[in-house]
Amino acid sequence: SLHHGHWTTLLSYYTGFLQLQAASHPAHARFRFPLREETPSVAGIINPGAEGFQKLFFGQEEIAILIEVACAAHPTADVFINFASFRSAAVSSMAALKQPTIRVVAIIAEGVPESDTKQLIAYARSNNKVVIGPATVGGIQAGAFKIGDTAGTIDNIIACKLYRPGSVGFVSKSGGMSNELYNTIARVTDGIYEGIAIGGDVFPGSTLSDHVLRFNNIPQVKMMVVLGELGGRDEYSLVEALKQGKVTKPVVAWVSGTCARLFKSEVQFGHAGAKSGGEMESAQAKNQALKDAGAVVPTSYEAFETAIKETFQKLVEEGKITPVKEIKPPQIPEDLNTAIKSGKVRAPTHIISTISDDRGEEPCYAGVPMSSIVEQGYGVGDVISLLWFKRSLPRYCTHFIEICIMLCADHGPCVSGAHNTIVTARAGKDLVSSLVSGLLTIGPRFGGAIDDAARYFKDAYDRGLTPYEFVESMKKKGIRVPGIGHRIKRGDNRDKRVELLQLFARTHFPSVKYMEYAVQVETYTLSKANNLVLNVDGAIGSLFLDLLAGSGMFTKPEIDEIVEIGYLNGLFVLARSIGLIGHTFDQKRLKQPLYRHPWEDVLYTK
Ligand code: Q5B
Repeated sequence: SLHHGHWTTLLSYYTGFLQLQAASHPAHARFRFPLREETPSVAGIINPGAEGFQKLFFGQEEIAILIEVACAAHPTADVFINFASFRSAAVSSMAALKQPTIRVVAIIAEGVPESDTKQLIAYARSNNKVVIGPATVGGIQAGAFKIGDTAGTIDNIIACKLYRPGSVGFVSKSGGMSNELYNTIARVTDGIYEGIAIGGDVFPGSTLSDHVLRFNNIPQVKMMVVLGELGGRDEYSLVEALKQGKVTKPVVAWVSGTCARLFKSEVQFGHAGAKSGGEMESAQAKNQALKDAGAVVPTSYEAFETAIKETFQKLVEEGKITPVKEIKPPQIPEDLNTAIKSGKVRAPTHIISTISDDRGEEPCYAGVPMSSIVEQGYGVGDVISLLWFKRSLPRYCTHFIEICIMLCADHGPCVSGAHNTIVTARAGKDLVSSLVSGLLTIGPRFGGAIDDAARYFKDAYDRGLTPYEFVESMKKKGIRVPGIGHRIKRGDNRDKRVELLQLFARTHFPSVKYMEYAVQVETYTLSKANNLVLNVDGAIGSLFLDLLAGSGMFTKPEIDEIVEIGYLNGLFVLARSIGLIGHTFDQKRLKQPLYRHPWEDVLYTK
């Protein structure tokens, strides 16, 4: 029989239902804390298929092994709490029952086939073992041990005085109602000694009378509270036990479901076993039978509390109960997330984000929900305008962004970035490594001159420098004009991309003053050398200044900030990623071998 003491448990989570771990086994570990225990009561977790450790507030070892092995490793563990799903609970429960060290198996799953349950019960009875459940929320020995999610949160356990034993033995079919009764009993008595929810299945592993008879033999239990429910005949075995005088302590009982008579047809309540059958199975008949057998049965559920209170007080007056002395439970540290949710504490955030939010029903980019982005036909330029500039820009602006992306997506295999990507891919590296090796070449000389071009052109134009003054002042400082110059493009072989961008801007932008200034600079640099053309970086840098200044969507400080922070190289990085990924796939597709640069192409010199 179950007795008060230090129970040691093995928890089993068979196949897949891992969320139960998070929901359940911290509960076991946490329950020990208010009892001032130094070790958790959970000996191990049997979790086939899962490896590693689980973080808990009361650390314990996780073992992913067979039940036999776990039992052999923990011979003092005598209770097996089975969190397996209804599909696998029967097999693992039988395996546990067959272990000589296991005396109690609690099955949490609801929906275990009745034929399987009957076999488990038969085996348990013939081997003097106990099955609690299936479909049980568990049970609790106040101040000692807790099965499953019984009694809810640690706050509730404290509120219901379950951190120390009282004088009442309680048994219920319903788990939800057992939590309710823990509260009620705590209010009107000195508390629970032990509470069990036997589960709402038609064939529970242990019955109401099993537990009442057990309580009757526990000296610390002075009275019993029983909560049955309509359906089945379990309560009648208690009636028999009362009639036969096997129960010598007061029993306060109520069978819920009296409302079933108000329905015209048969009613099935939440539990498999809770359905109105014949008259004998009605709540009224069972309440009457219990009353006739000598139990204290109130006239309604509302009067249940008073009946419990009066029975307890009578026992106190008769000197049969000396109410237990209250002890102060230790302060339980509240989970931070719970405390924040309830508004009790506030904590500084470690990250601020202003561009997107995925907490609601659908993710939003700068406040625009995904569905609008799709339904309103947003393009990638619109998404960039939301995520980079935190606003919806006019269509000509987002179209311009898209043209930049398309025109800069690739410029052949010979440019620095593509070359690096190709060499990396041929060295057998993966996509991300190949892509990143190409991206890492983007910088002041290759593709990463857009921001500097915008900075210098803006500064020179805003200060009213002539192209001559600007270029010569840069020369004096020893700085190459960003956005000017190209390895293969010339005055007589202009970059088509630059021409296309300029054409688009001249057609759609309200003003192209920065671009015109860049063209004047180019006219001057071309007079110095034929390769000093306005390149694609210079074209995008100057035109983006026109977009920012001419769209009316940005304040002057915002424009200064965008130029200062340097958003615009991002356009090249984003665009060129498309081409670099393509080059990676191309090399893999062509099964190109490791690249080695030819000796003939290297000048070896002293
Ligand atoms: N000189 C781009 O140089 C390059 C001058 C200059 C004044 C200048 C050079 C440069 C600024 C950075 C820039 C973006 C390194 C380029 C891109 C994407 C790409 C790439 C692709 C794609 C080329 C010869 C003489 C020297 C220099 C003078 C050169 N640039 N003077 N301002 N900007 N530009 N980068 O041809 O008197 O002989 O000493 O740094 O805007 O990256 O397609 O490949 O899509 O992938 O190697 O388009 O212009 O010229 O270094 O031999 O110089 O010109 O001072 O004068 P080069 P160098 P001197 S677009």
